[in-house]
Amino acid sequence: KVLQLTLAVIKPDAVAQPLLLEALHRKILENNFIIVRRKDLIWKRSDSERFYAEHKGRFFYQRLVEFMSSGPMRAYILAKEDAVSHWRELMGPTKVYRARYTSPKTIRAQYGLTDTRNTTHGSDSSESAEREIAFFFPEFSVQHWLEMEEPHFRM
Ligand code: DAT
Ligand code: MG
Repeated sequence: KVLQLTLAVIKPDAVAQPLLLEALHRKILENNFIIVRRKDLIWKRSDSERFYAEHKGRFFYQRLVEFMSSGPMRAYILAKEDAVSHWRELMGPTKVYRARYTSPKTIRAQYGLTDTRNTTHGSDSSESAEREIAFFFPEFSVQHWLEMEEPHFRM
């Protein structure tokens, strides 16, 4: 089995609720993701703007960058077979009300506050996972992980 990496982030609205933070951490473990790295951090507004540059000009951009730099976040590098799509499935759709309607058991449906304050982030492809992991964990080398750590998790 080939392990895939993804970036998962618990956003400031969820980190602000200690029991929710705990529940989301448990959900990661219960779904058999390997926690490769984990980091608590706070973004400056400029970090937020850089990370979401693709959304510049959209009506929600200001509130998005404001929100993402409003308080602590927790970022994880997760590994699993099909980690990218599995984490996205657990999160549910971007928009909270759509999530509640179409997939009520997902994280965003259950805990999201609004379309912007939607509890979690997950990479949407292995290419964006690579870019986003480098953004959050600049000291992390995928190559080094593949050589030195990944073999220990082979079944
Ligand atoms: P996702 O986080 O599901 O990958 P995205 O990449 O399209 O969604 O957008 C990034 C974030 O921007 C999203 O998590 C919340 C915010 N956002 C996206 N679309 C929005 C909308 N229509 N209204 C408010 N916020 C939105
Ligand atoms: Mg996205």
